[in-house]
Amino acid sequence: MANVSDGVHLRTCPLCEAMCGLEITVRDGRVSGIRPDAHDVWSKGYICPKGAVLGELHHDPDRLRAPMVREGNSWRTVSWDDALAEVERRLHGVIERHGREAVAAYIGNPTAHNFSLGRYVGAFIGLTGIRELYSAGTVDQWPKNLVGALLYGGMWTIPVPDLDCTHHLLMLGANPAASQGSLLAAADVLGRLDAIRARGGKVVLVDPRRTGTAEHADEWIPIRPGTDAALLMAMVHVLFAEGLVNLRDLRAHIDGVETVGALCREFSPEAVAETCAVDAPTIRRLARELAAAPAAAVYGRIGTCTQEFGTLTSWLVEVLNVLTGNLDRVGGSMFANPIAFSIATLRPPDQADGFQLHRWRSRVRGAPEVLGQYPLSCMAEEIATHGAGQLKALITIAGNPVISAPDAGKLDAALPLLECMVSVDNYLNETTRHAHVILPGQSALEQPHYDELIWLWAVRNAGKYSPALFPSEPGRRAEWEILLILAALLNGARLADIDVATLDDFYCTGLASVVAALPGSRIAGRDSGEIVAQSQGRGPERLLDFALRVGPHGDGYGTYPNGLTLAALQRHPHGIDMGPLEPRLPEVVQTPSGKIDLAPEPITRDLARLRERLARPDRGLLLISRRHLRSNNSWCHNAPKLMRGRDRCTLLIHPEDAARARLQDGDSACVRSRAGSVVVRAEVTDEMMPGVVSLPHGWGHDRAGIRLSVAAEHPGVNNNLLAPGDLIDVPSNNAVVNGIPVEVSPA
Ligand SMILES: Nc1nc2c(c(=O)[nH]1)N[C@H]1C(S)=C(S)[C@@H](COP(=O)(O)OP(=O)(O)OC[C@H]3O[C@@H](n4cnc5c(=O)[nH]c(N)nc54)[C@H](O)[C@@H]3O)O[C@H]1N2
Ligand SMILES: Nc1nc2c(c(=O)[nH]1)N[C@H]1C(S)=C(S)[C@@H](COP(=O)(O)OP(=O)(O)OC[C@H]3O[C@@H](n4cnc5c(=O)[nH]c(N)nc54)[C@H](O)[C@@H]3O)O[C@H]1N2
Ligand code: SF4
Ligand SMILES: [Mo]
Repeated sequence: MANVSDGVHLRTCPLCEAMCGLEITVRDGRVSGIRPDAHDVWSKGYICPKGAVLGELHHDPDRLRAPMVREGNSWRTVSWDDALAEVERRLHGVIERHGREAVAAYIGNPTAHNFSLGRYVGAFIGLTGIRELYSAGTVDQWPKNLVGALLYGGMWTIPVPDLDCTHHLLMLGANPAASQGSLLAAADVLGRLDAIRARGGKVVLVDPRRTGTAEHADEWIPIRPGTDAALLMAMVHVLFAEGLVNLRDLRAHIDGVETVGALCREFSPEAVAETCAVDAPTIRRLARELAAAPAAAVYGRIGTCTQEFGTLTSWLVEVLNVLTGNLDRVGGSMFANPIAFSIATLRPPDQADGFQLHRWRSRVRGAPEVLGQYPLSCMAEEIATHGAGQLKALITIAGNPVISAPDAGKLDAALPLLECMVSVDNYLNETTRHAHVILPGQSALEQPHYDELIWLWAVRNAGKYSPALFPSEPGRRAEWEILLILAALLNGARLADIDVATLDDFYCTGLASVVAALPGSRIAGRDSGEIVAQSQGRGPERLLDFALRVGPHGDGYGTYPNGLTLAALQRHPHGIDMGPLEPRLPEVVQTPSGKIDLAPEPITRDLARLRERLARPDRGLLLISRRHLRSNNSWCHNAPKLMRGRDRCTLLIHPEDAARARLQDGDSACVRSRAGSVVVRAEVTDEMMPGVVSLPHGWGHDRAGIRLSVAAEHPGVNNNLLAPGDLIDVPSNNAVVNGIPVEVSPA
């Protein structure tokens, strides 16, 4: 295959939401260099160190290229036919012995960044109707999904701060200096923060840690972990108390403003100051500055979601944007209008009349489902607890829950109990080492790329398509095919009878008929068979062609002759840009009333818990998580270039706390919670607020049996060994991995 693709190739980096355009040089069939694409309409020459290692990841000798089957502790590389036959044997065995309810799936983060998986994970869920569904979502943004569902009527209806036009940004629990933005797609977020300040605006950061992002803010406000909801509620209190509520054009679109006004009365700045460790005058000033800004946006991310009050905080971010008239306003918090339609904007078929919560409960702890999922921490106990309904089979799709799930030690111990574990994954790692069969996907450079979800929260309405750069080995299955096969097997089909093309046509036609039935659709009333027959390619390419053609600039399959198609987009290798965000209400609101429900009861009833929190005294240390620019959750530590430099997996601790714990910089520290303990090097720094310590997330490559030769040399520790599985944000089921009580002592 050498030389097939020699030359310079343009490509979008799939590793994070910044979606940077890259120029990849291939020589003798290998990546010889990666540079930013200065002409990319979206990223304009921005890149981070991770984008430059896509070649290392592609050529990584540890990356799996062929399916593997485990026998005891040894792995055998097998053909696709043999691997799928083994999946059929084990999966059907479990279904025969224990029923389909004994099968669960876990969906991990790269699914959202992968061309095939992103488009077909919905097919997998929809075609199987699988009830035992777990995902990285409940360790991440489930509060945002719940707030979107209840306020706006869509799980993925999540507004984004209009970075390029705002004059005031209040940012909580986000560190784009490391993450590059999350539920906020923009290349060079830090440059955009600098631009806000350069045009006379203000950036305020609320975070227990003085992060790299703080260097690009006017003001850093340290806050006690898990108390943002109290701070924001007190700001709402000030807006009402001082007559600063100004709904502007939103009034006609909102229900529940008076309810919020009544609910905030008890949460005065004085009532919350001690708990938040932010003084009352500062809280008043924050509220006044927000209200006074010509255009402002409040934005909260993972530190505000994966904490004790993830839902209340995420809700209050929206409430503040609404009450200051900044929702759906240029320079405020706006809804993107992606050029390609996303199925994520469709209301799930089982939630047609407004979102219903708590429709079923988990077997062991009785956790109610929220948006179709239990807390991820339930998975271990559902596998390990004997009795009817016990989980016996698990399919993991691009996920590493042994690192990313709370109570990680419990999950690591439970997975060997499964009678069938199948992992769709590119590595033999901490999780997949427990699988019976691993089905590897293609590398990022072996498949086309176009982000589906991410453009839903992009700061501009743009888009770009990357064709596959390297051909796959002959006979390789694409991940979308794997998902369709797994779905059919789960539905009881025999392998010999599965016809992927037919399943794909069925899925695509079904989607076309749903879109044809949407009011205002560009293909309203058209025949779905005719639409699918006119679409380009198959699999994810065909779905992308469809999404572009029914999107806001699409050709509507002939109705708008100069409109967008995949072929038209391909003529713009640096992408196309349809401009900045524009106000979109009321078209984005899908609640039964057609109005934004600002005070949904499933959220506001959680204020009782916040009230109790204010009465709870604070003592001891709290642990929070962090990210690093050169890590990507748990799975890029095998790229040598990203691992250069000093050890990143350290415990950050304030000098006063270090002195109290008798620790000096560089000492080995023992960090203990009620879930477990780890030993890690202490890094004494005043970038932490006193009382708070930080460990990075995504480490712990010290497990036996993994095949990650570079990562295993820098194992670090798994901070989820410390996260108790019963700590959850009650309304959303989201895990609490920030604000964990810990004790620190010399090791
Ligand atoms: N304590 C703590 N825990 C956390 C967090 C935290 O901040 N602190 N963050 C949480 C968040 S936000 C998230 S998103 C989760 C992440 O949780 P996960 O999604 O479970 O973990 P990742 O580390 O992203 O694992 C990705 C897996 O996908 C595989 N993979 C990578 N690319 C591909 C591909 O293209 N195809 C396939 N098939 N597989 C692929 C990798 O080998 C790896 O096994 O962790 C959560 N857990
Ligand atoms: N380089 C890199 N980029 C990534 C990832 C990665 O692992 N590495 N992961 C990707 C993923 S899956 C996600 S979800 C995003 C996440 O993107 P971000 O949300 O920007 O995540 P972090 O960089 O972890 O920043 C979270 C911040 O929250 C703070 N924090 C912790 N607890 C609290 C609290 O109680 N209140 C407040 N106000 N702040 C708190 C932490 O100190 C930290 O600075 O990043 C994505 N991008
Ligand atoms: S910021 Fe880095 S990881 Fe993210 S898309 Fe750009 S190059 Fe890739
Ligand atoms: Mo995430």
